Amino acid sequence: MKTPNINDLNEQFSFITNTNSLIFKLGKGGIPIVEVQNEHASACISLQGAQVLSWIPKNNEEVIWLSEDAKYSVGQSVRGGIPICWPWFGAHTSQPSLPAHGFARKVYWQVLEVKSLVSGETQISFQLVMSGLPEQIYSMWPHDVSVRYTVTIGEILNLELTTTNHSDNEVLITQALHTYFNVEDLMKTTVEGLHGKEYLDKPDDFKRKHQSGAINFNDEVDRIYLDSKDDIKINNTKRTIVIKKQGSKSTVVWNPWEEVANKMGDMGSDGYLSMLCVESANAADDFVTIKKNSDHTLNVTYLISND
Ligand code: TA6
Repeated sequence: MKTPNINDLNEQFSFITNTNSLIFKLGKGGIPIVEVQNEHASACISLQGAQVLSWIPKNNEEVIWLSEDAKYSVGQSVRGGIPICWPWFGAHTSQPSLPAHGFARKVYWQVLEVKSLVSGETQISFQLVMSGLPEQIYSMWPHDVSVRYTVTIGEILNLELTTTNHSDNEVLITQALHTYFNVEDLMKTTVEGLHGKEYLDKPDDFKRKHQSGAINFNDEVDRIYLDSKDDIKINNTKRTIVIKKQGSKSTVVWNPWEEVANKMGDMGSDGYLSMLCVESANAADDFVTIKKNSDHTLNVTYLISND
């Protein structure tokens, strides 16, 4: 795929003021990134996959985990950040040879619009149009569909993923914002908000199980919580990350633990102890049906509480 030209992007969208800036640069592996700074936060987003790589709210530490051994190459999702799994989550249900988690995280997204909001936040919108993708990608999922992804960077991070079906037939998707959170000490971290929910346990052959209480981490966890729309809290030693979502019926909680992490080869040394994925998703039974000429929005906000 053609690499977006950073000079053109800067000419069209970049700005620098005393408190706000937005600049496109060539990141690692020659992949364009956009760096944002405002009075509330700073962030970095890769144009490949529109993958948020960093979000640091003012007076806070980095919220997003990025592996020290992440590999940066065209067509490869980076280990960490916020990969967008779309138009399917996990393995493709009927064609297992297709890439896991779809292709949206592996291709360049087009920058549509940039805004400096009166609140002091910065908003940037990206788009993916199926018909504009290379034939080998379009043929994996040949539907007349487009996706818009708007990231609002402030004290709160807001992510909005809208899938629009322009065709005359309904389409089915599964999806996730596969966010890797930085946690100071995984073994002292708990996830609240999923008590009483059913989940599919991937390491145990996707058996259906029942969650009781908060989730603790002392082994591999790879679960799809079904019908879970409530707020989630990641309680860490120093802070709590609060996740609020709309248009998302499932929540995926993942930590590979030592053995799986070592096999992956890009998790960094003991990286699994400082990361946790809590993904706002529509996965497995919770697939989304988008009727002809209509759309679906997955909206997620993250905010930090230091209490
Ligand atoms: O969301 C959890 C999961 O599906 C895990 O099963 C694990 O494999 C992970 O995503 C990472 O997938 P990736 O394709 O990025 O290696």
